[in-house]
Amino acid sequence: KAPIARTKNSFYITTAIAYPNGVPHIGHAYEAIATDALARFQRLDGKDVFFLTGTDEHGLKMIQTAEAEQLTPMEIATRNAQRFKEMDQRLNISFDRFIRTTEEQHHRSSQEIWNRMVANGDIYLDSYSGWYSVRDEAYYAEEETTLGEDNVRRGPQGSPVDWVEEKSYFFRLSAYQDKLLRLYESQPDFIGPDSRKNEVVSFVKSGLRDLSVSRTTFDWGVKVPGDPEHVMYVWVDALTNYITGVGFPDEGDKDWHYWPADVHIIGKDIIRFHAVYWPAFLMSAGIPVQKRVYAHGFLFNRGEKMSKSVGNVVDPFNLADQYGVDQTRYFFLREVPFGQDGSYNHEAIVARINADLANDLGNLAQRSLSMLAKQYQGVLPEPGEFTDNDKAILAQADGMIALARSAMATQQIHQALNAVWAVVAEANRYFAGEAPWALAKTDPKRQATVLYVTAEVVRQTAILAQPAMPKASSKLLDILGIPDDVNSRNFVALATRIQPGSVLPPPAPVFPRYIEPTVA
Ligand code: ME8
Repeated sequence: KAPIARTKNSFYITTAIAYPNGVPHIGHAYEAIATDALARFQRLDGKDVFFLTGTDEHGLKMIQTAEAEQLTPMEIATRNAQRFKEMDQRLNISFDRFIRTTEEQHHRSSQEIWNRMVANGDIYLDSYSGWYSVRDEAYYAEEETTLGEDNVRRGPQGSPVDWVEEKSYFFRLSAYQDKLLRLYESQPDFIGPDSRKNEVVSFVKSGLRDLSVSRTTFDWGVKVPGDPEHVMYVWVDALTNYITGVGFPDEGDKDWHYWPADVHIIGKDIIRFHAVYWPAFLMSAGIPVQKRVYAHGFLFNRGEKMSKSVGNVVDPFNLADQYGVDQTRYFFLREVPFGQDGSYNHEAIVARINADLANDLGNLAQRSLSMLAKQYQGVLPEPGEFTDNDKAILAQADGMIALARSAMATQQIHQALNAVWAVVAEANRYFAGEAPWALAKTDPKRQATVLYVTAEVVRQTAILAQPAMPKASSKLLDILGIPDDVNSRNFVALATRIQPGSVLPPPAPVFPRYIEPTVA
């Protein structure tokens, strides 16, 4: 008898790997936070999750930064990779592996995928002449560039391009045009959101040229097997990090079963690399292609593009210090529809902290739990018969998980949070309407029921808020007396009600209001 096929219970998710030519900025933090929320959601939903992040350490950008700082590229990479790891720790990013592309295993991995592309007849030697942007680490066709009034030629994303002429290996990308178009058709979820998918499909339909995949004018990179004069084009090795991270080239590695990745989370500026080049490389090498690429938007400070010269580059460590880690995470995830650009400023962050967190969720928890502490000595009472109002709010709470699951399956993180905060708003109306504080003398049994129902709704909300706000949610579950074990706090726990008789520790405020610091 054939063994029963087990449904795949694993979930492999990645961020882009950042260039460590500088310290992390808010765009990096945003991507890490969003990917972390998606990873935590699947973990809480019972999946075996592997979450990869890291740094992309080769390429000309690193060389130029190193020259400017009079250090080696490796020194710069090591120094800044450390800072990226610190940011992840500070922001409570639950990655399983932090990969650096200078690792020995990654060099072997990149050489193996290269050898397989050679074996498939897709790599040939020629010479490249054309435009290259160091900032984007990208080759651009002449018609993609424009000559500015300042006489500087720029690529489609506004970065200056240089003329390059050198011997180079090429990847036969042109041979993959139809295969890629078939991929987009047969896997309609391959690229999200739809706006990005349309952009990629029309780029591929417009015709693909072969891609220059090696450089000879510098040697900081992965050596081309059999021709050490060449190092690989940085994007060839950068993309390969996603398979190195789960064990490649050792396909017997304990983590290799995670491949193909369920989703690569990236910014919209690098969709072409992930949705065109990467699947083409994988097809050429005979490796299954990833299941999905999802591109988020860009963040702008007060609507302006971040730049060092404007002086509006916001340090993620400062945001965490000023507003709190969970507050910062919540703000970006709730405020910016994931997939669209977003703007942020102090007033908007404070408004979310004070309205959504301190007033709506915080007060509801605080008021109901302090009544339980005072009038029930912190023991959750047995509820009486549920009224229609009780049943309605419980039903709405019970409905959150289905809404959140379907939103998170397509990376609509903000929608999952909207569903949760819709219940918080309704629970506040319920609480105000039932006025349990007035029931102590007139109808104590009814008061007990209202407080029980409120505690249950707060519990469900706290469970579902964990992906966005891991620490604060866990504190909230603590003061609800929920045991700190996986099955009491993951989504399985949503199927049963909070236990009457459980003992609640003294309530402590979880979401303080943001108060402007007074200037001395
Ligand atoms: O592109 N808002 O690295 P990177 C939101 N090494 N996201 C932003 C952003 C902003 N203002 N600025 C950048 C690279 N990002 C390559 C990736 S992957 C195999 C190699 C996002 O440090 C950007 O879109 O320039 C990308 O997803 C990530 O930050 C790293 O950008």
